[in-house]
Amino acid sequence: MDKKTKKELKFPEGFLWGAATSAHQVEGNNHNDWSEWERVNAERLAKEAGSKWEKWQQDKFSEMFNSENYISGRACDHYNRYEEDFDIAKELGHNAHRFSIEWSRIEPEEGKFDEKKIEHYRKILQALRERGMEPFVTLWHWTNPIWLSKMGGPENKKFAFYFSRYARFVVEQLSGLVDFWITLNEPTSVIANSYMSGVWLPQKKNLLSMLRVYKNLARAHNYAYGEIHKISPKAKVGFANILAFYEPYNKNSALDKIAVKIAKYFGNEKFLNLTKGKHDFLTVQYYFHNKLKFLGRIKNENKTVSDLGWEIYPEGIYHIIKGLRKYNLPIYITENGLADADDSRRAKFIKDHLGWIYRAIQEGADVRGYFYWSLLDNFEWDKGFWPRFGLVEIDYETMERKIRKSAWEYAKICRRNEINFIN
Ligand code: IFM
Repeated sequence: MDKKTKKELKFPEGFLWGAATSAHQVEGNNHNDWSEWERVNAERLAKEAGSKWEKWQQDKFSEMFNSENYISGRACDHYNRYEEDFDIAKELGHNAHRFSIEWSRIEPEEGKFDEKKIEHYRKILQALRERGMEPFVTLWHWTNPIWLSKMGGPENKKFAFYFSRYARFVVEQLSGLVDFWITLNEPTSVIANSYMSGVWLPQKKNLLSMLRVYKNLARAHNYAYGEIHKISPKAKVGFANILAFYEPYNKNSALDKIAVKIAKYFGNEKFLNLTKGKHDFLTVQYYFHNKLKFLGRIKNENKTVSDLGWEIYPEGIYHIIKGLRKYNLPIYITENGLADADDSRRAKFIKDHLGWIYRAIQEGADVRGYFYWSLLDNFEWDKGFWPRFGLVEIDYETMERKIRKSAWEYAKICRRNEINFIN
């Protein structure tokens, strides 16, 4: 029999371990610009599934042909079941949790703030604190109140004003319970999907709109950063940044290298530059490794992929973290995860990514926490419910929660604050 060697990689003391969710994807019964868009587009999305996904995906996830898949509806009913869900997270050894507040609940009409709804989020925060979990609170995870979307959402010049006014109200009410605020989730995902490729609402493909939204979202972050600090000087404020690891397809091609420079600038750096000096910490949300050929075509090897066909490339997170060292700020991995319905790749995925994160820490990176995406299976935007990202499986008929095997593997890491590799 082979002699096996065991390698233990210990993480820094006080490291935060948890998982993330977002309001629209788990709460259920939201009424916002996304829920409206779902209503209008569900049939179309179901019809298009046949041309969008590979045969193996269509065979495995026939739900994609059903229009109901594209309606968030009651989602995971987390709005009512958050205590049960936090009990699970606690049992899994999590000492931190990231979630978002739904703007459309707090400010359903322009300038009218709903104190009762704030009360709900206060209870959520108390529930986390009682279970010993540090909350990371996101203020905007893509959804807008209807009144704001009628005015153009983030394309409206006054978006930053409206957002910072809402942020001020929330922070005034909840600051005693929160140390970490995340203003915006992945601004560049919205810019790319809503205003460049035009697949998400408001389905525009318009360079001017894109640039306008860049500017308005950056301004929104900057204003809110100031407002939060006025109320809560010691709070830590950042935004959640999706960062892809770009490489030239051909390392000797000058054109491929230019493609990488452009993608890196617009995808990873521009928003950080526009919000310079207004981060107390940096974040990494890592999902994509993109080998680029000139004119932006992606040519990955795709040796292993998730159910969504996204390449699994753990090493990329190491390069991304190393690239952030110049900013000299603490880093939190606020999302990293995969759609894996049969749970055959998740445990390895987590371990492998953590292995690379550990290496970056050994080389001096100040990474202080890791949030797996996601605690629960949830509503994956224009793809609906079929992609299963959760540590916890949801039966959408009964709302029963089932902890996946990989969640227990991750729990061992969280509890021991270390990864064990057996070679
Ligand atoms: O589900 C999303 C989340 O809302 C933002 N980050 C990426 C996840 C997976 O696509």
